[in-house]
Amino acid sequence: MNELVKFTRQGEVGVITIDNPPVNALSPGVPEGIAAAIDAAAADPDIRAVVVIGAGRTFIAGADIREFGKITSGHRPRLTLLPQLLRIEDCPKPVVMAIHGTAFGGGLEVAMAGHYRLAVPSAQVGQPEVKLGIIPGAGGTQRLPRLAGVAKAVEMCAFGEPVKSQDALTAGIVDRIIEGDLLSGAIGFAREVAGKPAPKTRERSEKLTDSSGNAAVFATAREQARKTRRGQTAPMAAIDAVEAATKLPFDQGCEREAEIFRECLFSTQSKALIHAFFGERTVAKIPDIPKDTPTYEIRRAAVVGAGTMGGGIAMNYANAGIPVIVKEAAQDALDRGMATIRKNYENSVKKGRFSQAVMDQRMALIKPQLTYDGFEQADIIVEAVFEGMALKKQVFAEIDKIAKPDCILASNTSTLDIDEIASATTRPHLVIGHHFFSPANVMRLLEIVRGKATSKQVIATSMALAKKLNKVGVLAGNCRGFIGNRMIHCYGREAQFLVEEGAAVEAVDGALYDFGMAMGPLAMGDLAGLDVGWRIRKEFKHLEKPGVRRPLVADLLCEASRFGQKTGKGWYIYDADRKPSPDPEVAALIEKTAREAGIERRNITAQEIVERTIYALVNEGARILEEGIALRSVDIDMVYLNGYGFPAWRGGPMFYADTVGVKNVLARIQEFEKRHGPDLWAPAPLLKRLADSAKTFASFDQDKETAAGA
Ligand code: T1G
Repeated sequence: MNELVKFTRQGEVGVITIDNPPVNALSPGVPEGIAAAIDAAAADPDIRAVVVIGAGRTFIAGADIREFGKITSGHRPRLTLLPQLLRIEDCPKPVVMAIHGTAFGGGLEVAMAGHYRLAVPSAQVGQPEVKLGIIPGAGGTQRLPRLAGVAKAVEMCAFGEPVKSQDALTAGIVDRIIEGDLLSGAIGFAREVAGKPAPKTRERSEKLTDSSGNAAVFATAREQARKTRRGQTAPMAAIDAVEAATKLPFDQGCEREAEIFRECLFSTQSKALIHAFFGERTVAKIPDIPKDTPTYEIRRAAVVGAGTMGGGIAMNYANAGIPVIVKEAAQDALDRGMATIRKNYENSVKKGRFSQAVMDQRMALIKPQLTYDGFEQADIIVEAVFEGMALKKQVFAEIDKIAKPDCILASNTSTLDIDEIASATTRPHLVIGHHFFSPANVMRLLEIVRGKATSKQVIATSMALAKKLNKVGVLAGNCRGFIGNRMIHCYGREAQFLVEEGAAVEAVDGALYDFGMAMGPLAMGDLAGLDVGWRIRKEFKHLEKPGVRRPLVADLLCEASRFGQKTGKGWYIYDADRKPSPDPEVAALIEKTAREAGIERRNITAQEIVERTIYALVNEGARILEEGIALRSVDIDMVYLNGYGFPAWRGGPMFYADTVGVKNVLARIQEFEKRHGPDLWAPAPLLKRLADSAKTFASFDQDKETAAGA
């Protein structure tokens, strides 16, 4: 035992308590401590049974993910949990695993090495390793099918979703649900089984049979993984590992699992997904905002505007159990907004995401109205009106007069100057940008835009609120387009240039879809509405630098009222089910426009399409980083993974640049600069400095953290 694992006695029952906050990860010392405690219990003649339980808020939540980088960089030997788990399973006295919180990954694997598993009603079990680009590496793919059957094991290992304790009981993973105090219940259960033969999971093969049925299970799972985990390697690898359990004896099955685990652990995809896992948590840490900065309590909210964004924002508050007023200027707009909210909830109920009762509770928290009544009680008011500065300033002036003194005033603006908006109020220190991403009730990103006067308390409150709303909150400085939209402007510009230079619309979208983007840039424009960008271009026309090449076709499409899906025509033509098809009219318009503009047309490879668009993101991201608009490169990555459909298994644009090699990215950008001019492609100074010093964006973040810590 050690300070991480304690061994105590409750009469004839030995109790092993894992105490490694915050989530009882299997950090170095924990597996060893458990094994030593098991040995002690086995050797103690007064002990007739053992209970293993987690201190704090959860059972073991998995291996210590922070250790993986040390393994792949050779600073730590490979994961060696298997032998320790066998010592649990071979303990001559029954070992009862008592689960609360989340028994995930190695946590579930430890639990399955036990002879029995008990869980409180709120507990969850799972093998989420594929979300980190790996697979269970301590026998999970071999024991889980023995307890839960092949189909359940494949589903859990290949798709990584958690299973509630009642479902785990039904599946055979858990033996009993313990109401009331877990430890007492577990000790009582241990006394019941003391002295009886303890079932070893590895010897239970009754659920592994029916190889013909298994074949269908694996085929279906592989098909589903191809569809829903496009481009990812770990889900397929997990299916292979579970399949090995049905074909090989346990020990050989574990060897096969270990081989597959190792392949995955050393993959770029795994490094990218682990980057994403920690990145979601890193972005909540703001260097100049101490962790103990006081926050405002958000008990009541109000939203101005019930359009697509306002309605979605209101849903976020209702989903978090926060009552929210939604105000519109006219009854028909208000009714439309509420109808959309209702329809969204009805769809979720239909899909079984939650019950009708939950929907009714959430709807009851949303109060539609045409006046500002009740706004004076709100702790936060979110403005979500039309993207025009004049209207936003008018709304902020109005709510500033009504809101209580310490009410936060947040704008959902996607590009406009938050300081100018704040200037319309008497409380600039309480004004902040809360930029949600459409659909606001689905997309996890919340871009939190800091104004010059925004107080640290408001920022700290916003970061805490993001977590409460189940969003990934990323702090951005105040500039046109902040982080996400400033970069997407360059990405979209290059996509349109490529189309003018000879790439077919569907080829540009196809190349980026194959890269892993959820949707190609042109199809994305059709979805969002081409008129949105058109309006912004008109609003900022006075800022355009003369003589710099601009995309030509999107404006022509808008002038022809081809706004995208909502008008049935945009870059594509859409059928009644909004299924897109290339439109020969658009192809002809593009050719004509390019010819008239003297643009040379040529064959363009998918590789160039990806480089021109993704490196445009990287180059602008490097500028944003240098200007301090983004705190770290990982913040930019989290913006793109959670707001723009960038594939998490590529880590984000900046992480991707590191994997390609900053020097290689710079070389291609310098070629683009030669061909297309410095206005569009001058390399960002930071990018050049990193390339010249053989550094990476990751090292930039590390150096910044070290400097801040110094
Ligand atoms: N390793 C290291 N740190 C972890 C961790 C882990 N497994 N899980 C969480 N943390 C840190 C996290 O970074 C944060 O740190 C703090 O704990 C609180 O986390 C052998 C190989 C358990 C549901 O994938 O899903 O086992 O920011 O903010 O919202 O086959 O954490 O405070 O410094 O997320 O209450 C498999 C991952 C690993 C579980 C809790 N296990 N974790 O959520 O808190 S691979 C997982 C989670 C494995 C085996 C394989 C969640 C949670 P900081 P949090 P939360």
